[in-house]
Amino acid sequence: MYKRKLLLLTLVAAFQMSYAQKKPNIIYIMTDDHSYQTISAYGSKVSKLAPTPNIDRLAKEGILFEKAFVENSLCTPSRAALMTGLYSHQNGQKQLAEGIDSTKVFFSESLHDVGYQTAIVGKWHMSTSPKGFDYYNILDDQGKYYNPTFKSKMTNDKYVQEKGYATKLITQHSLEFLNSRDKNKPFLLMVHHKAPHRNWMPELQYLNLYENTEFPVPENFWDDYVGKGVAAKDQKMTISKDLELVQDLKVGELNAEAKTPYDKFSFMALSGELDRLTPEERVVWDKFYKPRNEKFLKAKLTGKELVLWKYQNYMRDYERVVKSVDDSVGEILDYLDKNPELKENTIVVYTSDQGFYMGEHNYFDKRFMYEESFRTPLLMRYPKGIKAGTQSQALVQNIDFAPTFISMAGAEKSPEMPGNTLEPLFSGKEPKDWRNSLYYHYYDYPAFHLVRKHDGVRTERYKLIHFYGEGGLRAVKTKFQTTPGYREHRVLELLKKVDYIPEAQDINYNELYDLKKDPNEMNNLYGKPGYEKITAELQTRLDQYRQDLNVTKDEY
Ligand code: SGN
Ligand code: CA
Repeated sequence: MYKRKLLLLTLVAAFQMSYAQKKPNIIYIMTDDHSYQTISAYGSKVSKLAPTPNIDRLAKEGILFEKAFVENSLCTPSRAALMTGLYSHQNGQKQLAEGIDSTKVFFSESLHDVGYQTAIVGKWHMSTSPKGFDYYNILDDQGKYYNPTFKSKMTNDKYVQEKGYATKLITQHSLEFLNSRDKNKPFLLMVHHKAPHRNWMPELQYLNLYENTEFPVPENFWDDYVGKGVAAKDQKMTISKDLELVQDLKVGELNAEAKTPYDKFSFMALSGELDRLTPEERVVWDKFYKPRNEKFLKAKLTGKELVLWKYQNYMRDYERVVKSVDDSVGEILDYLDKNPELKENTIVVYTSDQGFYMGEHNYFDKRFMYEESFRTPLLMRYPKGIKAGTQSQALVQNIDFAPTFISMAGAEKSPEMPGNTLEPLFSGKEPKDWRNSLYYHYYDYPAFHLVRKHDGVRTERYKLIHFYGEGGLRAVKTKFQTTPGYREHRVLELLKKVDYIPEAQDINYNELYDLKKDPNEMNNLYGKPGYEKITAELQTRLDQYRQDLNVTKDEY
């Protein structure tokens, strides 16, 4: 009798264990500022010249989302939306330095509660410590490319410098977690890269890569912003004027000429980064950049030629940095592929915290609701649940990640979360009741790159953007008064660096684009005859979002 009971108990335990085992493992890989235009699976002309074969494996063996977007195209807001499944105004992280409401549940906590072993490696970049993680090994703030500092329980929660290149170290720590994990539990591993964030410092082995490649210039590279409002014109993120020869393009030889506060800042920024290299690394670095810079300085380029030199060299460094990311994805996939059972039951997600401009509208950076930064790459492989080579055209957004992982893990989703699990899209078919529009809201003005506040709505075909808010000095004052924890000296310091316009106007205007006829968003149709009906429809939708989501009036 006793023996039988023991056998039964053992069987029950074994069943429970195998059931627990069946919960999918999740590897979520997120880069910082990686544009879909530079992933070859998305098929752009640029990406064909600098292919990403390993990221492409995810599309070949899984699903590629053509229409994935963020709700606020900036680092910490995007990360806060990821962790909470909430829009910025709901989770508190509306701006880069404005802290998240840490009382909100992070999806890592929900997964932990249902038995997941949880880990995060790399860039965290939020004011709260990682919540809901058994293991963390994170970079300091934005993180550094060379010999960065990490903190973990092993370093007693203090940042300690490591030797090596950030992308490689993050991969190595991720694999360490995979090797030492508790094999009786399902796991969540978040691999958060620093790359390819500004100032795009390549790994030494790739310095020479693409040196003879001429990247095609985007069709709307020479945008003169005619027909667009002041926001598109008055930002500080053009390749022509704002991409720095010193900090961004590594022409350190120009340091001596640093005259304006911004020049000086650019000089400090580059030398700060280069001082991190070991003398041996510095030799290899200089061996590449010095002759290139000498040639550039000798050529004394001006006008369009200079702008095109900047574009080509921006693209080259960015693509080199992406190459290391692609290697990292390959290593993680290879690790899984060695163990068919693990491969089968693990969903691997690749995305970025937002998209990025690769010269479209002459921009670099992000923030705007114009397509290239609003949209973000999203690819997934999950042999058990996704057929190889699937594509989805459904409108998805970063508020969908938390509901997806919570649902896959069998955890409880908070009713406050506005997003949906992406599982019904894994078949490649779009359910009839799937959303047919998206809400977007950018808040961080005045700040770096001086992009004005705006919110808007995007449907399959159209986009309505509403630019609003105080300008210049008034906006600075309001920012201090209304942003808890915002440090005044930080904003002022920052504004001195950029060519800030204290008398910038208050604004309140709209732009409308037909993405089917005008995918490059060059033709603002707002107020043009013939578009009254679609404008009214989009306006109604936008108002509905604001009302349903409780976006307060001072926020638009
Ligand atoms: C830094 C960069 C900006 C960038 C922000 C936000 N300047 O301030 O170009 O927009 O980060 O980036 S730098 O001179 O420090 O490189 S984000 O990825 O955190 O949103
Ligand atoms: Ca980012």
